[in-house]
Amino acid sequence: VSSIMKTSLTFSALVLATLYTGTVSSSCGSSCPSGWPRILDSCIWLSGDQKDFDSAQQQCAQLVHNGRLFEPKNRLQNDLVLTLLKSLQPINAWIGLTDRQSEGRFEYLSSGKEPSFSNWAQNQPDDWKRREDCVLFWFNWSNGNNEDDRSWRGKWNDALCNSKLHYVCEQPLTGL
Ligand code: MBG
Ligand code: CA
Ligand code: CA
Repeated sequence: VSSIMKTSLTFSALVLATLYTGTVSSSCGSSCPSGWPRILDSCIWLSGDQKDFDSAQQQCAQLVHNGRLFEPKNRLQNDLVLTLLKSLQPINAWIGLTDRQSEGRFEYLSSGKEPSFSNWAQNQPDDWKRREDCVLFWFNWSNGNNEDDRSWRGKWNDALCNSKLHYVCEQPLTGL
């Protein structure tokens, strides 16, 4: 067998192996990890456990390549993710927004940029006791007395970053 034949066979095997394992498409970043449903340009995951804000961000980063707390970038994406969360378990969960760098200026955790929209619950953010710098999708009041008013459900609230809550991770497929 000539060496050019060998080279050509090796090349064919490589192409076939690549096609077979799907390496080409996944390395283009167009698919989501299993259990991370795709919403627009992100793969989304709701934690089963509860962590403080910083530990939650670390966990998101550990779970998947480029993982981070979910950073809502517009209302449509925010609302689609909310719909998913409501279908899973409507529960308080951290997202990647904070004003701990500069009180009252909420920014994305990964970039420090300010969102171009907001979705605060009524009377939020209130930096309660001047101690609240981290943002959650708000579904439950701590005292459980929230049956009568549902308007704030799923909207943003600022809370103590040390609180242990569920958290929403995101693997962005584009824009990195
Ligand atoms: C709580 C919020 C808290 C703070 C407080 C003010 C009953 O909800 O979780 O963040 O805003 O209200 O009273
Ligand atoms: Ca604050
Ligand atoms: Ca608050």
